[in-house]
Amino acid sequence: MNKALTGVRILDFTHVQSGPTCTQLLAWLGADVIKVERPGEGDATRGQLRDIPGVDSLYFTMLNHNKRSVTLNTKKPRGKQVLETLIKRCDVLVENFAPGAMERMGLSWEHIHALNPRMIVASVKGFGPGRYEDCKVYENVAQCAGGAASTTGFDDGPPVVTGAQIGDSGTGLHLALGIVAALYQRTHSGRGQKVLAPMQDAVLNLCRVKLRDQQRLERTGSLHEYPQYPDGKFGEAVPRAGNASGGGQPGWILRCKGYETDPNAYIYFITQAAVWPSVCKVIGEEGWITDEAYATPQARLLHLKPIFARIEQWTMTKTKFEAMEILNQYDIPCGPILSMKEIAQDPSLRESGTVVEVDHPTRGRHLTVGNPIKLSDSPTEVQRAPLLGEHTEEVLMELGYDAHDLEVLRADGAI
Ligand code: CAO
Repeated sequence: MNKALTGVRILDFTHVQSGPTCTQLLAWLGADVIKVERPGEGDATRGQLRDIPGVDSLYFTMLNHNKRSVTLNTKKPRGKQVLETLIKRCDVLVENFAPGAMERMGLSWEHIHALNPRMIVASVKGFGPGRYEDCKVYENVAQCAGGAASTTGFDDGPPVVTGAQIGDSGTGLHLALGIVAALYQRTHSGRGQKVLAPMQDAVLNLCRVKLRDQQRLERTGSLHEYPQYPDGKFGEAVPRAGNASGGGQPGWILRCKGYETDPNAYIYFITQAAVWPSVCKVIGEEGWITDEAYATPQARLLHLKPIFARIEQWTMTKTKFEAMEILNQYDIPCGPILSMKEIAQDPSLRESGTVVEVDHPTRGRHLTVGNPIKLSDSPTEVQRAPLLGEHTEEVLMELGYDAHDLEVLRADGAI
């Protein structure tokens, strides 16, 4: 069956996490993704955080599904020649090297564009043009520079980074969208273009609501849905909001039955205005439905702490799943705090193909996260990540190289 991106060939010159997540998505959407790696070592993540000696790590195998791996030393003239042949035959080159690395390899935009005017050259960098443009960047640097860390955590503690890889995988997603848009534009213009997704910018985009709050704070001097209101003080910048909801419906994380021994026996509880009477009924505070101190969302903002403390008295009598069951009957928005162990076993996520088991020749069966984007006419089949150089011969033969050429390239250390 044809997939959404069938016929699109991607030269995947990415490593670590941000670039690989982008090309993995494109592969899941049906593109032929050819990952170019250094002979002998490959993507550094193959050897990082290993749980089985000598076997490609889960870090690598979970970020490089559905790709083909070609080894190529692009700093050798013969290796560079092969790369240039690939450039002529591919639609998109994706890279996330440190700033300047592509140019040092002799692969400027002008050079690539001259070789293949239809090629889209897509890059992740830590920062866009400006004072930090030459910096190398990893996930948490982007979270800190993009506004996530200063707005995450509790008021009385230091900035905190989040477990969600918004700097790497978040930027990979942004880049993938840019690539698909550039491919669409090319169908009209016939030309390739540069696509850049800086990690700082992608994180800021995901922290958009906090820049919203910065401006609200500057105008009004306080943020009524933040835990600092009404007793605490606000400074000049958006403070850390603990577990407060980022939207207009107040929410908080509340303890459930078993929290003393289970670090994830918690539920996220949202006091959505539309279901306030139901919330009051469930917790046995029917009086709050008409009491003017609680009856309107505006009035409740003055009492969020005691309100959540009272709701917590109720949630502590239920497990998070029991509470979910009851609250859902009343359409009260809430969510259990799920551990990774619980998610790995979740039958619905397995059913939908978002949690998938795959086989691997040296690792054996392992769990992975499949494509979270579901297309009805382009279903995803998750395939294992390639071994280093597994497809070098296959791809070079497709490019027109013969057995003798391969021998020469091998003897030269170019593949
Ligand atoms: N053949 C020959 N050389 C190759 C090669 C190949 N197939 N593939 C890569 N190289 C070379 C590059 O040309 C570069 O050489 P020079 O330093 O001589 O120019 C070198 O390998 C290393 O590239 P790098 O500087 O990108 O790698 P690093 O490990 O030092 O830095 C990282 C890693 C991620 C900090 C950096 O790549 C970066 O800042 N990337 C942009 C931002 C980004 O994507 N960060 C997210 C990473 S995931 O957390």
